[in-house]
Amino acid sequence: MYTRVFLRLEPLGLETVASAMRQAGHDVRLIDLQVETHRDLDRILRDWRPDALCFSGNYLANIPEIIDLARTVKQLLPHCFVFVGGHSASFTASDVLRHAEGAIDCILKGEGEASVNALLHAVATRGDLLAVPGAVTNEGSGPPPRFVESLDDILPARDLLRHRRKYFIGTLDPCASIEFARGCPWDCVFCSAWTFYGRSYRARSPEVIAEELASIREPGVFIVDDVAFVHAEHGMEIGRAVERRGIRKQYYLETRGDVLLRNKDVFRYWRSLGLQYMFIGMEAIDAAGLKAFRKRITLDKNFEALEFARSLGITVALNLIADPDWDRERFEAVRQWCLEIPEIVNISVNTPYPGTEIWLREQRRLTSLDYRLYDIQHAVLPTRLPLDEFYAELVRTQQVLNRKHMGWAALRGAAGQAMHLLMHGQTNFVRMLWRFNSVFDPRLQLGDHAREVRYTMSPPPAADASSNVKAVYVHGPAGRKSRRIDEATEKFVDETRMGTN
Ligand code: B12
Ligand code: SF4
Repeated sequence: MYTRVFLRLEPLGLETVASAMRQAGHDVRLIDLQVETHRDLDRILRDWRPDALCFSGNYLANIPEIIDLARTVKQLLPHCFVFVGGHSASFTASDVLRHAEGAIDCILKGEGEASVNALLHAVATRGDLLAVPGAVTNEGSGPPPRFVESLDDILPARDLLRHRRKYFIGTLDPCASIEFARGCPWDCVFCSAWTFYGRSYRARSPEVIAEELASIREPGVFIVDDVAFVHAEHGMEIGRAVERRGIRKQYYLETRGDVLLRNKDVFRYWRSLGLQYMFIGMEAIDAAGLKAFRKRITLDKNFEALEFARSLGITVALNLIADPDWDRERFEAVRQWCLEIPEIVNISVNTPYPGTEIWLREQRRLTSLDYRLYDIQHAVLPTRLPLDEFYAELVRTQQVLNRKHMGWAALRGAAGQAMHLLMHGQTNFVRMLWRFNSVFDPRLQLGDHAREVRYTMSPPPAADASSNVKAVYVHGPAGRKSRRIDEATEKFVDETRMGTN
C-alpha cells in the first residue's frame, strides 16, 4: 500500500548481491517487480534461461507471491536453481521451504554478499550446499550466516535496473538509495532490524561513500540507514568528503529524536549539504505508549527534536503506531494532534512479526497468519472496535495526512517544484498526490482479511516473558566489538535503550 502512494525505491539489497555475483564473474540480470510485471519476468526466463534465479524476500507480505513465482520458474526451467534471501525470508526460512514444496531449493539467510558466491559455486560443482554459511534447504541448515569482511568492497549494481526514473520519494523524484552504515544498536520490541544483524553496527568509510555519491546520477538520495548519524564524527567526516568533492544532492534520512538532539551539529551541517526530508520514528504521543514500545525517550525530548528539525527548515515525517486495542476516542485524540502540527504523520499498526520481540512475547492471540496481512497496515491482533470500524478510524486518521500533504493542498505548496519535475518528464510525485483514496480504503483493507489463505506461517512459540530473543537473531550477537561506535556513543545508546542484550 505504502509503495503505491508515497514512494518507490530501488532494491538496494538485490543490487549489492548482484554486484557480488558479478565480481565473481557471473552474468547477472535484475528485474524489479515493483516496476515491472510477471510477464516481463516470464519473458526473461524464456529468452535468457538462467542457470540460477533468486528472489529478495525483505517483506513478509511478498512471501506468497515469491512462492507462486518460484513454482512458475520451476515449471518452466526445471533445472534452474531457485533460491531466496533477504530480511523476512531469513526469519521464516523453514516455513518458506515448506510452502514451496520443492520449488525453492535453498534459502540463504543473512547478508547476501557474504555467501552468495559460495552457494553458486556449490551448485555449479554439485558440492555440499549445507557447507555454505546461512544456507537452509529441505535437508537441513548450514553454519550460521557470516558478515562480509568490509562494507567498503561493495558498490551496488545500479546499472542493472532498467527503470531508474521510477524511484522517488515525495519531491525527490527521481531518487537513488545509499547505505552509510548497516545495523542498529538499539532494540525496540516491535522492530526486527536489530535482530537481523545481531545488534551490530558497521559503518562504511567516508571516502568510499562520497565516491559512490559522486557516481549517482539522480538528484535525490534516500539514505537507508535504520538510524542515520548515530555516530557524530562519522556523519561529519562523510559530510566533509561530500563537500570537498562539491557533490550537491537532496537527501532523505530516517533517525531517532534523541540522536537528532545529541548530534545537532551533524544535522545542521547536512542541512547545508542538501538534507531535505527527515523521518522520525516517534511511535507514540503518550508516555505509556513510548514505554510499551521500549523507545526510551521522553515525550518532551521527542517534541524538542521536532522543534529542532523545524528550526532547520527540514520537512519532517513522523511515524505513530496504532494499537488494535485503540478505541474511537484514542483515534480522535491522535487525529486532533496530527491536525495541530505541520508535519507529515504516518500511522502504522502494531504488528508482532517474526524476528521481533513482540512476536515472542505478545500475549494476545494472533487473528491471522496470512503473510499478506503482515505489512503493518493491517490488524493481526484482536481489535477492540469491530474490525470494519477499526479500519474506518485508521483510514480517517490517515486522511489527515491526505488533507494536509496531498492533492491540491500539496500542489499549491510545491507548484514550482511540480512544474520543474513535469518539465523533466518526472511524473511520480505529481501522480502520487491523487492516489491516496484509491489505495487507503477501509473496505479494501477489510476485504484483504477475506481472501483465501494458501500459505500460513507457523505461529510463534507459546508467549513467554522469559523466552530468549537471541534465539531469533539471524546474525548472532557479537557484543560490543561488533559496533563501530566510540565509547561515548555506546554509553549513549545504552542509556537510551532498555532490555537485554
Ligand atoms: C530502506 C527500507 C525501506 C524503504 C525501501 C525498501 C526497498 N525498496 O528496498 C521503504 C521506505 C520503501 C520501506 C518500506 C517499507 N518497509 Co522497510 N525498511 C527499510 C530498511 C530501513 C533498510 C532496507 C535496506 O535497503 N537496507 C540496505 C540493503 C543493502 O539491505 P537489504 O535490503 O536488507 O539486503 C541485504 C539482506 O537482506 C540480503 N538480501 C536481500 N535480498 C536478497 C536476495 C538474495 C537472493 C540474497 C541471497 C540475500 C538478499 O542481502 C542484502 C545485502 O546484505 C529496513 C530495515 C533493515 N535494516 O533491514 C526496513 C524494513 C525492511 N522495512 C520494514 C517495513 C515494515 C516496511 C513497510 C512494510 C512499512 C510500511 N508499511 O510502511 C514498507 C513496505 C514496503 C514494500 N516494498 O512493500 C521492516 C520489515 C518488515 C517485514 N518483516 O516485513 C524492516 C525490517 C524495518 C523494521 N522496522 O523492522 N522500507
Ligand atoms: S531504533 Fe528501534 S525502531 Fe529504529 S531501527 Fe533501531 S531497533 Fe528498529
